[in-house]
Amino acid sequence: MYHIIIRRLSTQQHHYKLVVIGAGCGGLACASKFAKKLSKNEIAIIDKNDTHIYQPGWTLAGAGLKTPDELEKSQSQCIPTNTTWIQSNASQIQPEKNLVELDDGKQITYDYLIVAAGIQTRYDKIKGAIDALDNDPKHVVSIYSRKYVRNVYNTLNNFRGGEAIFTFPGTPIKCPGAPQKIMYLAEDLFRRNNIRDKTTVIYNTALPVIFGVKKYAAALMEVVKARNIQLNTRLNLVEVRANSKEAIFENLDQPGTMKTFKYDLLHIGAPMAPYEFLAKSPLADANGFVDVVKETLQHKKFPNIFAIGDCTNLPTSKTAAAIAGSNSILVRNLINLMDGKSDSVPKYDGYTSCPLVTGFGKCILAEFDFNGQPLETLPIDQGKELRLSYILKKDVMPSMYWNMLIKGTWNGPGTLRKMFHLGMTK
Ligand code: UQ1
Repeated sequence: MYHIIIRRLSTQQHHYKLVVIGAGCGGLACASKFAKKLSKNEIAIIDKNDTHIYQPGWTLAGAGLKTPDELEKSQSQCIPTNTTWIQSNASQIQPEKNLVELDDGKQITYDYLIVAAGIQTRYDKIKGAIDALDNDPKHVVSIYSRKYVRNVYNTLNNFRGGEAIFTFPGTPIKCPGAPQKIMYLAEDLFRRNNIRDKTTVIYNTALPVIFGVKKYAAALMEVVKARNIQLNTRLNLVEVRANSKEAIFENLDQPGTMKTFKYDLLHIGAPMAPYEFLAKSPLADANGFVDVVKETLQHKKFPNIFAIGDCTNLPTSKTAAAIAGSNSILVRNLINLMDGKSDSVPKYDGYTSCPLVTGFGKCILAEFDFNGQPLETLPIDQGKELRLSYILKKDVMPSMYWNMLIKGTWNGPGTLRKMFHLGMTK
């Protein structure tokens, strides 16, 4: 008898005007803006994690420039107080019923939904990768996880030479610059540790080019040449054999053809995939990403649903900077819809940024739009390795993230860019 009552209570339906799935960067940036407009019982945020991680810092942690601990805060400090935090994971979305089901069976209904669920890392897509990361941490590392990032700096710093291979996977990933940033930092560390002449540094990427934007690709090719790095394109890591220290890559231009590399150090760029509950939902496109209108972030089929960040099919790089450039556009469009207004809202231009740290004290600050056209903030050529860009990345952006972006008060550098560039043309 009692268990029936308890089950009834625990599956009791709850309704909110606005539900946000995900309390990462995108979810909090949007929820914080709405928390000023709606009351606590009108807005709910669904997220099980009790820790919020500043993931853009993981590359720096891998190089010993930050500690993993300083990149983390308790989620209770981050979630806006004027919202209801539902500490569960979403397990299903039924958009026709305006309903989200949670992993504990509870059902939540909404008038409006923001999906900001992020993307999941899938080391299991590479045969032997998890085994190697877990059992051979002196030779196989990866910055793309809370667990594995803690081991990266020690391993890089204790490396005594040999074949050092860095990989970029055959799936869309968050921060597509990171697999090569950690390589440049490692290469710099090897020089400092006087083992560079005993080391071959290799970048094996599944992509056809080092970087998708011509201007920065050209700059990075110069770096690769100057630093004597071997670049191999269209190679996708499919298997790690920890026992024989072999990495097996598929040649994507000749599917089924494998190439084996011996390694002494292997940094794995993690394959990623959309979360299953989204991929199998009516919100997904053919690849499992939430299908949004790229200028407005509104869902293509369900007008009361919006999405932001890594879970979307926005054709731009998945970064915190992309969230900075798009969160106010999402929020203004959604407020128009809620209030039945048609105030003009700028279209999202795809702004994203990738601070390509190329060594200790050096960084190429790539910023670009949907068309791969540079959209640089600073009134100087950002295609160059600059100390200023490095300081912005290492010392300025973390506090902008914690104090402004997730608090809903950072809408990207568009205004700064216009100011600087107006100044230049005068
Ligand atoms: C940015 O706003 C941001 O979020 C705070 C990042 O993520 C950490 C970035 O990497 C970048 C480049 C920006 C853009 C900001 C400026 C000042 C160019």
